[in-house]
Formats: sequence, C-alpha cells, structure tokens
Amino acid sequence: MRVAVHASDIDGLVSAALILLKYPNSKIDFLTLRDLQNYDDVEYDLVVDLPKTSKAKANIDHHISNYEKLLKEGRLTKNDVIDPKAPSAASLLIRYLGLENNEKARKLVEMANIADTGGVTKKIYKLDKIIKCYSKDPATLMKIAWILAEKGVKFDKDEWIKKEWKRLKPWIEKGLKMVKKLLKKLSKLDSNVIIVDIVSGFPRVAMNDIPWLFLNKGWEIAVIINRMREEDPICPSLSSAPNNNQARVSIRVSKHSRFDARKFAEKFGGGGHLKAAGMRLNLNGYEELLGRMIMELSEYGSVTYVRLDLSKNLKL
Ligand SMILES: [Mn+2]
Repeated sequence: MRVAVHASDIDGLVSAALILLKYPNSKIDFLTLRDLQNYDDVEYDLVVDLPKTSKAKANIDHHISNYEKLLKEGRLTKNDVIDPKAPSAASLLIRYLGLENNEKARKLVEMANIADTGGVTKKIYKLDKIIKCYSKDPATLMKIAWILAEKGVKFDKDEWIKKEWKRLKPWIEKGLKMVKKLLKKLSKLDSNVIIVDIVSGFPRVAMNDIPWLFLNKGWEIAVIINRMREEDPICPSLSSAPNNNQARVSIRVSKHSRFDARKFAEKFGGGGHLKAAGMRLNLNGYEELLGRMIMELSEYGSVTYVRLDLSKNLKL
C-alpha cells in the first residue's frame, strides 16, 4: 500500500495508524496541502484527509472544498469516499478498511472526531503538540503513527511520548505565560482586533495557543504573524528554511463575530475557513502588506498591534 495522509494533525495521524493496523507494510507519506503538487505523479492506493491527487486510486476525505472541486471536474469515482458531513477522515477510513469491530481503532477514531471538530481533552492537547513539533519530520511522524496503532488511545503511556511531553511542557508553559502577561497589559484597552507580530523568541510549539487565549478573553479577531528566523530551541524541524523569505499569518475569529477569515485571507493570497484561515506574506514589502492588513481590519473595529521581539524582552 502506498498512502498519503494529512501531516500535522490528529486526524491524519490516526488515519495513518488505521492503515498500519490493516496493512503494516504500507509506505505512508505525511503531506501538507503545499506538498501535494510535488506528489501529484505518485500512484497512491489511498489519499486520506487531503485533496485527491491525479493518480490516486481512492480518496478518503471530508473537506467540502475537495468534494465540490471533484464534482465540478468530474473526478469523483465510486472508489472515493468523500463525505463533507463526516467529523473526521478517520471516521470514513475505519469503515473503508473494515476495522469497525476493532476496539482500538474505534477509540482512536472517536478521538480524531473530537479533535477535528475543535474539541480538546488533555490527551488530545498533548498528542497535538507532539505531532506539531514533528510535523516536518516524516520518520518521527511514522513513529507516532506506530505508537497509536500499537497502544491506541493509551498512547500517553508510551515511554517515548512521556519523555517528549516532559520535554515540551515547560516550553509550552513558558509561551503561555508570555501571552498571559501580554493579555494583562492589554486588558484595559477598548479594542476587539489583535495583531501579534512575532519577530523572535517565542517557542513555536505554543504558537497555536495564542489566538485562543485572546478569543477566550473576549477579543473578536486574532491575527498571529510568525516571522521568526532563528532556529527553534525545542522543535528544530519547525525552524524556517534559511532561504524562506515569508511570514506565516494565521487568523482566528470568535464564534459571535461576522468577520469572514477566509475572505480576508484570500485578499492576501491565502485561504481557509470562516473562523480560521491563513496566508503567507513575502517579507520583501512586508511593511506595506502589514499596513494594508491593519487598514482592512480597522473596518471591523479597533485594531491593536503588538510586535513581540522576545530576544529583547517583551516590548509593546
Ligand atoms: Mn480531517
């Protein structure tokens, strides 16, 4: 079996584990949306939680964008299982592989369903952080998939997982502490849109916690910009390549907001969903792009901009 699964999230890794339970000798590629174009020529038996590639024999997915595109292009076949209402790709894959009666598989899928619909438990949080830390390291992702296949939802009893969590935890806590300190400083502002522009010194493994901390404190729109260049101290594979001249921007929007994150991201060449979207900005001409972003956002409220250069301490 030659398979591609979505890298860097629980649904993708649980899907990989299900495949290993059924076909232990599979060759699995962990891909991001950006990797796909380079793998379009591979004759995959299965492409899971990702858009269908040209030579894929079957596609298992639950993204509506992929579904609509395949319908439009007439590329949906009876071998594909694509259900935009499914809570996870793993929930479709377990049936496809005939593993519904496997208790370990079922429990893993339950976890993927919660994770992919925005739910969090302690276990999900832990696993998500470890996956994120190694999201660009296929050999370690394979190791994690094997741990899930062997231990199921008891993966947290695994010695390597325990060791990794012990290693990551203090850095995550350090990151959370920095953000909480910032939130406190900003608490008296009457502002609903926050832009956090991270220049250096923030642990990348804690990055996706930042928007939630803001939204939970009542902010409506959180825009997090990562333009750190230095090597990451704990998850070195996440450091940006030396020739990479882009900043990564992620936008998260509160439940009650009418702001459309996807439309906003599309204006800057990005994409995503209503409540969560992202884009990449070229660092040449960054100031101008940032200015345009602030202009656009100020139509929705009062924008607070914070530049975090933590190599020189918290600076506002
Ligand atoms: Mn998914």
